[in-house]
Amino acid sequence: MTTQHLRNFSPGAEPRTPRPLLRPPAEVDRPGRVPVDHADSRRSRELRAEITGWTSYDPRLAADVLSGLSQPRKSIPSTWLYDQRGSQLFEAITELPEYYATRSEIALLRNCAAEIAEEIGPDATMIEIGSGSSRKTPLLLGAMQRPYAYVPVDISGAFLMHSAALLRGRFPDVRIMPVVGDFKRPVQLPHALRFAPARGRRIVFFPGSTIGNLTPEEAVQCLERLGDLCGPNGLIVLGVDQNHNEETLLPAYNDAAGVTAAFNLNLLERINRELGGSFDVGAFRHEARYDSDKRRIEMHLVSVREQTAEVLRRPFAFAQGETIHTENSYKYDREAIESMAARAKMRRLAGWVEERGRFAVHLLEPHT
Ligand code: AVJ
Repeated sequence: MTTQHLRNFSPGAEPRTPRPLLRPPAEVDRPGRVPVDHADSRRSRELRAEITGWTSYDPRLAADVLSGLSQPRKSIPSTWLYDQRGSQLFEAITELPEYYATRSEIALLRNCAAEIAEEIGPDATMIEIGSGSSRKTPLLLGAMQRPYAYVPVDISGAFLMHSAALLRGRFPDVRIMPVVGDFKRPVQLPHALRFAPARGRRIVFFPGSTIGNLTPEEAVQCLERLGDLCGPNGLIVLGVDQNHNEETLLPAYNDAAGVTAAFNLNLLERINRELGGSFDVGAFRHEARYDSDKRRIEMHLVSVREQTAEVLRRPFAFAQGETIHTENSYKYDREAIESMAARAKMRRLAGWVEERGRFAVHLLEPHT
């Protein structure tokens, strides 16, 4: 931990979690270390302020980072890649020549939006999971008949509010109700919708192959939760990358301009900023691998030399070549989606595939 760090600390624009919501795993909270969760002790408040420049930080981030770095194989959930800077870098990724997924999905949605809107029917409420910049939203919303409300859900609050404001200008008759949330946890709908009488159908739009960040087991649970969210008459519009070709997959996650590398390395910068970390970001490099058995891309941060980094004053040792696993991106084909849907008590109503066969949009309906 260098004092340089403390001086350079800048708060950034992310909304802070006002108080601890979750207890960290007990092993994280060892005596003599900086407590993660005891907001009440004056000494720990002072320590936190000294390390991070803040009297509080997101305890879920702290718990995930401390426990992830304590494993024999270090990993940090990919959720934490998306602070405001990370969300901006991801937007830049979607513009890269190598990253085909966003372009393919947009082209596909242009072609099938009218058919999907037909299936949805009038007065529907659309909930979008991982809405980010909401760039794909107008394709569906614009094709729908009298959409009643739009609920974008995203982990990056600042990003979400910005996109919502833009959409309000474009769709003045639609109630736009952003919710800050993580798709790995249950999503709470705004009160105005939760207890309102049902209008048209409730649609969950889950584009971008974000479901690919989950393991197959987690993906089933996630679909089940989304099924509950939209109810028995609901519909899920799921966008999935189904490309299994390494020659196009690997460059998509390791672009020539280094944007994906910057996106991955920003996680260490975030830990330095928000948890008083001492990572030497220049001593790590980005790596993307394809596991053809699991059919997933893995992103790692590789330690280029033996080194130690501190987070909340706890030291973590890295051997040369040791990695932090930061993201999985599973590529689910139609069969995988069908079996996943069946396990989540849903049925696949229809689907569309982009011309090169890389990207698909599926319509899933909860069983009644
Ligand atoms: C938005 C999570 C689906 O896995 O393709 C892009 C994230 N990571 N490049 C993906 C990502 C590296 C992206 N998802």
